Amino acid sequence: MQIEETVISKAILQSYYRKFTENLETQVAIVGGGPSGLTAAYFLANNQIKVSIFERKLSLGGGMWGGGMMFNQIVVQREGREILAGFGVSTEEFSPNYWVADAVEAVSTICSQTAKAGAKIFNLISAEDVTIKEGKATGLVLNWTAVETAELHVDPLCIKAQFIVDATGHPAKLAGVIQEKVGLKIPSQRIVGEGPMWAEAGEKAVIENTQEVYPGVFVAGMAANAVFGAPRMGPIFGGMLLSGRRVAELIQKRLEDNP
Ligand code: 48F
Repeated sequence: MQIEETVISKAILQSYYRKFTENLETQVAIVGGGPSGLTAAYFLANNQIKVSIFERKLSLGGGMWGGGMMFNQIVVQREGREILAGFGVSTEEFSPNYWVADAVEAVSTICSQTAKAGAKIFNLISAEDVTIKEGKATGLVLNWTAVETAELHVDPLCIKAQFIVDATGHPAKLAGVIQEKVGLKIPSQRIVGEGPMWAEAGEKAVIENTQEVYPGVFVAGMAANAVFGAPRMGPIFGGMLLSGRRVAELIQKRLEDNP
């Protein structure tokens, strides 16, 4: 059987073009493929909601791969463990309410389940901005991360989304852009910035902070704590998974109320 290089190229180009074109308009666009963004996409896709993730790096998983200080084990509490179990990630009880999982198994399994649930994943693409029309965010402004890294003067492309999730972790990138350009619609009007490490308080706060910060834009995961000035929590990941599930529930409700 002959293998022709140009057929391989054509297969890649045409299938990618189709995938991107089919997702130029989506229900939910998630920026950041760390644990919170992936979990949000998984729950949305499982409920037949059209969802895409845009991740700036080559690999998804964000801060999960390296566990704590490169010891690649992660810790979750009971509620987080239930979500990991739902993905099919094995966990081991370390002591009451502390469960450990292999970070590599956790990331790879969550990625696989999220893709299989139907979420469309675009890596190597950065969201640099949002489109805003009449006081509501309507989509994302995207470019190749390589363009951004090389500081090339190349204009972006845009996609349209009913809802956007800023799951960019500590930098809260999209919330920052919105703050600069039009202001956030939250009581402080500004990103407060994450507080010092306090695992218990950070894990609790991240669920409450998972909310809409501008019409059409939600924050989830560490971005939510950064926006509202809540503590960081380090290598306990239950809060990230719970925040991802929470943002999926909030958006699903909004889509049902206003299809
Ligand atoms: O940082 P990250 O893992 O965020 P998270 O889901 O989880 C936080 C934890 O990893 C940990 C913690 C608590 O356990 O403190 O840090 O909140 O994943 C964020 C992802 O967003 C990508 C980034 O590469 C990472 O994979 N990202 C950041 N900015 C952009 C982006 C951008 N502008 N466009 C696309 N992706």
